[in-house]
Amino acid sequence: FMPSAFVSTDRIRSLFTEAMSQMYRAEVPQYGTLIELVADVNAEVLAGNPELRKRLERAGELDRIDVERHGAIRLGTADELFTIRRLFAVMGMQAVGYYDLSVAGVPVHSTCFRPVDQAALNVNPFRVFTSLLRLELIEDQRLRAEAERILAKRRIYTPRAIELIEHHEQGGGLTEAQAVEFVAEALETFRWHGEATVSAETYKRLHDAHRLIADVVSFNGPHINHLTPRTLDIDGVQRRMPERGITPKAVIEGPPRRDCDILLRQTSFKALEEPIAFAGEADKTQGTHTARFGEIEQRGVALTAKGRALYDRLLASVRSEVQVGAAGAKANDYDSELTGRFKSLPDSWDALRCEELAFFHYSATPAGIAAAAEGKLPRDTESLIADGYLAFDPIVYEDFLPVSAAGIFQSNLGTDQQQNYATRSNRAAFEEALGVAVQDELRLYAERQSASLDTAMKMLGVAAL
Ligand code: OOG
Ligand code: NI
Repeated sequence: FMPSAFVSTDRIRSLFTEAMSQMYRAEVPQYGTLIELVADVNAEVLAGNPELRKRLERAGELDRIDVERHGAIRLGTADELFTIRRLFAVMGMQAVGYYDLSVAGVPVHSTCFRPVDQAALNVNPFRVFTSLLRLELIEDQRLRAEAERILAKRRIYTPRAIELIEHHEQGGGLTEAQAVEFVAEALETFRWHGEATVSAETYKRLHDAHRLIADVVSFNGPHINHLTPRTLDIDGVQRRMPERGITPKAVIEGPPRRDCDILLRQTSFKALEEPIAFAGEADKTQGTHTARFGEIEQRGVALTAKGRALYDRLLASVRSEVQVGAAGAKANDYDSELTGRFKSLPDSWDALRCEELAFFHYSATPAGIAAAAEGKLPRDTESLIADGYLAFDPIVYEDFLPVSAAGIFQSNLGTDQQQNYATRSNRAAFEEALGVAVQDELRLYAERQSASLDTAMKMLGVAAL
């Protein structure tokens, strides 16, 4: 037993991200086309904006631009969720945040598995939006019981993957050879299955209850349903998708385009109709299933509770004013209404910071350190900033947005299926299945901000206030 022989969880996550990307490109060729478009647009943006290029280079982000930032899966049982937590832990990913999507007519609740500390996020921020089906929302008792029986029979993890997870838990890590084996085994869970485990007739009944229920219950695993690279110009990619034969969803989810990006903007292409074979019949009947798509994202600064409340209020006011139709009607009205209403959310880093709307990383500047040595520094943060001794940079939002996620779900399930479940969210049940409480994302950002301020103030020799 030699701890030093263990590879880092960051390395395992990077191996996994790369393997997943290759698998998904092979499975969904249109996703490969999207990746090419994103790479072209990113290159154009960088060529036209040397300043941005330098900033990304300084941050060590330039060669990782086109690497995937997130993916998503939908699980069927509490046990599956419990084990996925242990699987993601091998890759240094923890459950952050609780998202209730039942309010938007999607019968799931979700969390985000992601790296938590700054160093790990810098190496590879890959995260997985992980949903658990809420079978209690199926009204038909018999159908619910049948879905439960079907799900209880499947095993979505390979025996070897489980062994390696236990190995990691007991020994504290994996060697390089074990890591490579683990990634190959883990990948099996996320693979597409062209063969349904149910008959065409059962599939139809599940599908009629909700398309998402058919997607989760009918297969032998929670196929990865999309991957999402980062773009430097989401409006550009959205506009140009049709040039490459890709149909984008009607509107970009999240905040409008601004000088100072906030939170998360995302858009996707419509899910593909793919051939599947049903089980049960003598000669396997053929059908199609619609689940898999591609998405892009652009991230901005994390908002404080106060900033987030303002964001939620503005977004709700836009959505109650303009409802985008199933075929994209009123998409332009929506975009201009969004831009207009968001004018009341300040669009400068300084205002966002002064009004405590967003989180920032503080650092001592070289001038500040030089002045500190001569002992002539002001004592309060605002003066230190005004004099150029203390710098602040936006902390990137690493999580998801429930309204946006619902929009992505709905676009890929067909907007005809808007139904609202008369139910309360059930965070306690989710956490019980998960086996731990999810972490509070606002607390994580607040801790990073205050730790950075403490360090900067120490360097300047000024006690943090
Ligand atoms: C997940 C949809 C949510 C996002 O980026 O908000 C999502 C799903 O369709 O399973 O991925
Ligand atoms: Ni997504």
